[in-house]
Amino acid sequence: MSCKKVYITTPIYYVNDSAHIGHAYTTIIADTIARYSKLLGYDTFLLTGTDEHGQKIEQSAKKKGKSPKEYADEISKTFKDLWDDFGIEYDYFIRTTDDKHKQGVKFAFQKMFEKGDIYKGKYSGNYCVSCESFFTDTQLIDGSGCPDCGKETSIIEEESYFFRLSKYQDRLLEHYKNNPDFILPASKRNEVIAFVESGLKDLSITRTSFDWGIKLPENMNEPKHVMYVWLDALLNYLTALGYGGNGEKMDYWPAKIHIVGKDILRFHAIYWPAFLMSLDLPLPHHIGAHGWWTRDGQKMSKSIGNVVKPREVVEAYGLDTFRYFLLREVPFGQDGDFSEKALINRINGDLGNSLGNLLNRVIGMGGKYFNYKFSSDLSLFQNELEKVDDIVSKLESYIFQMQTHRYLEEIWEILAIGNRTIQSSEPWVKIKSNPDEVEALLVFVSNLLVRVSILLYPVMPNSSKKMAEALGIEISPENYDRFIRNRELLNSFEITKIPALFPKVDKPKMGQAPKREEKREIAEEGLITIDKFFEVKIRVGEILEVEEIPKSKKLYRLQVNLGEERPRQIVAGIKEFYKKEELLNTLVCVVANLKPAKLMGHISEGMLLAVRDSQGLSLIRPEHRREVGSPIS
Ligand code: ME8
Repeated sequence: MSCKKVYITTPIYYVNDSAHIGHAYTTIIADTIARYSKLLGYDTFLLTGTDEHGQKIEQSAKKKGKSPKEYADEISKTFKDLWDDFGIEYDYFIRTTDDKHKQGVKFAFQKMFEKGDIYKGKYSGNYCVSCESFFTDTQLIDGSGCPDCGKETSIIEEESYFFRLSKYQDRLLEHYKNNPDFILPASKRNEVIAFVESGLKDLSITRTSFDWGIKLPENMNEPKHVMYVWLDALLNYLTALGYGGNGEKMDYWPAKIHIVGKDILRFHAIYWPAFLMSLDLPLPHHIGAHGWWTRDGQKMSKSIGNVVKPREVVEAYGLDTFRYFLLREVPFGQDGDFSEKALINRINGDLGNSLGNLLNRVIGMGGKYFNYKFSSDLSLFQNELEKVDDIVSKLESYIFQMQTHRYLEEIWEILAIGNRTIQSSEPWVKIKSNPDEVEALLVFVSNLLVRVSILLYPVMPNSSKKMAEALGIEISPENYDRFIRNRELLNSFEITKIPALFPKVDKPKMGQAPKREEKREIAEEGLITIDKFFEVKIRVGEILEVEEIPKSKKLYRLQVNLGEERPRQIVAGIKEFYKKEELLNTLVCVVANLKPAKLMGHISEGMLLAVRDSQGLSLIRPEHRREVGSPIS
C-alpha cells in the first residue's frame, strides 16, 4: 500500500460569526475527501481552524465589550466544539493567535523581504472593512460600494509595505496554463485568468490603522505596522506544518487541495501561489472553489433571521443525512439552495427508497427464507456485475476532481441495478420453485451493498458502518483494496438484522411549532398604541421614473411623486420582480418619514411597502386610483 502523503485544508473561519451552513459545507467536503484518502491508504492530514486577526474582529470584540483575544477564544471554541460534535476528523486545529503561527508568519515575511519582494511605500485605496480588502476604483460599484458585499468602502491612506505581486503575473499565468486542473471546477478558472491578465498591482501587506494583528519581525523596527490579515491567514497552511519553526510536518507540503468558497478564490488562486513562489515553495495541486448556499431561495442574513444553523439541521435530521444532502444536492462549484423540503425529499427518496429499501430487502428475505445465512456462486449475474464494475472503476477519479455529486449519482446507479434485479427476478414468487436462484440473488445484492457501504463511508461514516456491520464486513483500507480496487466478491454471507437506517420523514422537524409560539408571544408583548402607529407616515406615491443601477442585480432608482415640491428619490430592491414598464406611472405606498439612507452610493428618501413570501415579492398598492400624497391609515 502506498504511503503517499495527502494534505487537505478548509479555510480558517473568521471569529466574528457563529458557524452556518457555508462553514459546515466546506468542512464536510474536506472531511469527506480526507476520509476517502485514508481509505485509499494514504497518510492524510486534514487542517482546519480560525482566522482571528484584523480590524473586523477588533471591532466586533469592541461592540461586545471584550478584548479581541477574549472574544476570539470564545468564538474559536464554538467552531472547534462544532467540528468535534460532528466527528470531523481534523488532524490539527490552527488559530492565527497561536505563537507558533505568529512566529512562522514573521519568518515568511523576513524571507520575502530578503528576497526583495517586499518594499515600503504609501498606500491610498478604497478599503472595505467587512471584507478586509482593498479595491481599485474600477472595481467599486457606483464609486464607493464594495463589489463583494455591497457595503460602503472608505478611502484609507497609510504608510505600508508592499508585496511585488506584479512580478509574478507571468509566472502565475504560465502555471494556470500548464496545470489546467489547478483551479477546480474548470468553470472558475477563466475568471481567475481574466483577473490576472487584466494586470496585477503590488499588494499592500501591512497596516498602521489598527493594532490587532501580527507585528513585523522585530529586526525591522516597525512597531506601528501589523500584517495584512490575508497574508497572516493564508500562511496558516504552512505554519500548521511547522513552517518557520521545527518544520516537523513539512513533508505533507504541497497540499493536495485547499477547499474554499468562491468568494475567497482570488486570494487562494492568485495571492497565495505568488507568496509561495516568493518563498520558493511548490504550489498546491488544486484549489477547489465551491458555490454559495441560500435558504429557500433567499440570501442568508442575520437580520432576516434565516441563517441555516448546522446544529439545528443535524439535531432534527441526523448528521449523515445532512452530509449526504450537502454533497448530493449541488454540483461542486455551483450555488445551492437549502430547504427542509429538499432535504426531506433526499431522505425519503434517495436514502429511504433506494438505499434503505435495498438493505431492508436483503435483511427481510435473507432472514425469512435463509435464516440470515446464504451462499452461492454468482454466475447468474455476470452481466449485472460487469456494469457495476464499470461504474466502480470510474469512482476514484471523481473524488479528487471534486465531482462529489457525480460520485454519489454513480453509487445510486449501483443501487438501482440492485433494486431492478430484485424486481425483475421476483424472488417472492420464485422462492417455492427455485430457491437456489433466490439465494444467488441475495448473494449478488449483498455484494453490491458491501461495495456501496465502503464507497459511502467518506460521505456517511456512521450509516455506512452500520450497513457494513449488518453485512458482516468492516470498513478499512484493506477492504477498500479487496472489494473496490480488486473487485473481490464474496460467495457467502451471514447477515445481522438492524433497524431501518433512514425512517420516513412525514413532516418538517426543524422546531417550527415552537418558533410560531415564540412569535405570537413577541407580538403580544410588542403591542403598540394607535399614536405610535401614526408616527409612521405612509403616503400614496406615483412612480415617475425608473432607472437601473449599474452592477446592481436587485436595485432600481426611482423618482416618486408624493405631491411635494419635488419627487423623492427612492432606491428599492425590486428589480428581480418588476420590469420597468410594470412600475412606470403606477401607484405605490411609501413610508415618507424615514431617515434618508445611502444604498450603493445613492440616497434613498423613503421606502416602498411590499410583501415577500416564497413566491416572490409584491408591492402593496391602493385598490383604486387615489390622489398622490394622500395619507394611509
Ligand atoms: O473567508 N454558502 O472566512 P469566513 C457557502 N477567514 N459558503 C459560504 C457561505 C454560504 N452562504 N458563507 C460563507 C474567510 N461561506 C477567511 C478565510 S482562509 C486562509 C481565510 C464560506 O468565515 C466562504 O466562502 O468568512 C468561505 O470559504 C468560508 O465560508 C469561510 O468564510
